[in-house]
Amino acid sequence: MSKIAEVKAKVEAGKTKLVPGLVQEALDQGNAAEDILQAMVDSMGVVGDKFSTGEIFVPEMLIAAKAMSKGVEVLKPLMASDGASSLGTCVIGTVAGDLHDIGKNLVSMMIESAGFNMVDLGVDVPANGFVDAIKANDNVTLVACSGLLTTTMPALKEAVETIKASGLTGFKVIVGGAPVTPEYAAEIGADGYAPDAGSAAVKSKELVTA
Ligand code: B1M
Repeated sequence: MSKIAEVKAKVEAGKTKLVPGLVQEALDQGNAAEDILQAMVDSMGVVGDKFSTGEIFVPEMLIAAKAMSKGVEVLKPLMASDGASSLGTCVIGTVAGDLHDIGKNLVSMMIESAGFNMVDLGVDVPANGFVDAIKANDNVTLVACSGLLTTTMPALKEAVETIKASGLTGFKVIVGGAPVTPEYAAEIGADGYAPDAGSAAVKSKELVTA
């Protein structure tokens, strides 16, 4: 089994203690950080499918997510900022009622590498939490809202509407997450949408420099 395949298998199995070492070994063997990350993202797809079919339950899903997060920690220094934080501050969070943060953390990492200072509000962020953070931080040029459940799509809508109705200006709002479509993003009044972390970075830069 290749080292990357081993990383993928151990993330799926939730081997939190083993994954960071395996990720490091995969890097040491010359594998690209992006390929190792993709393998771990693929693991989450497998875990989600197993959850859907009743093969595993929430605790197993949670432990697999923890294993992935530990692996991402090893990769982060290799994928993070080029040091040029000239695009202002980005406030990011997962919307109310939603506890998924792996995707949001990857998006945060990539937006940071595009040149933003990040203010990460974490998960389960109420609509007003975004507004408070815009007020509390200097030079907020971007607000990024993540939603991973079909049941939290209304919370995403509420977040965008609350931010837009706050009267605050000088920033753009980008949304994303597995159930979100470009059509839904436009419908709820977001300025931008991206399907994944890499394109979120590209779109964020585009939004604030346009
Ligand atoms: Co949950 N979960 N989960 N879960 N979970 C999903 C999302 C699900 C698809 C699994 C399934 O049924 N197949 C399903 C949602 C179904 C739906 O809504 N249609 C689901 C469910 C049902 C639930 C619970 C309701 C289960 C329950 O309790 N019965 C529950 C809800 C809890 C809550 O949030 N209130 C729940 C709980 C959990 C855990 C806590 C156990 C854990 C999360 C731990 C954590 O995040 N720290 C968990 C996990 C791990 C998953 C899966 C397996 C993996 C999610 C993940 O990290 N994916 C997931 C199945 C799956 O994704 N296939 C599943 C990898 C990640 C890199 O992808 O998050 O999509 P993703 O992020 C991508 C893009 O979406 C995009 O870029 C990211 C990187 O490329 N993106 C953005 C994300 N945010 C963006 C923002 C942007 C732009 C792009 O701009 C701002």
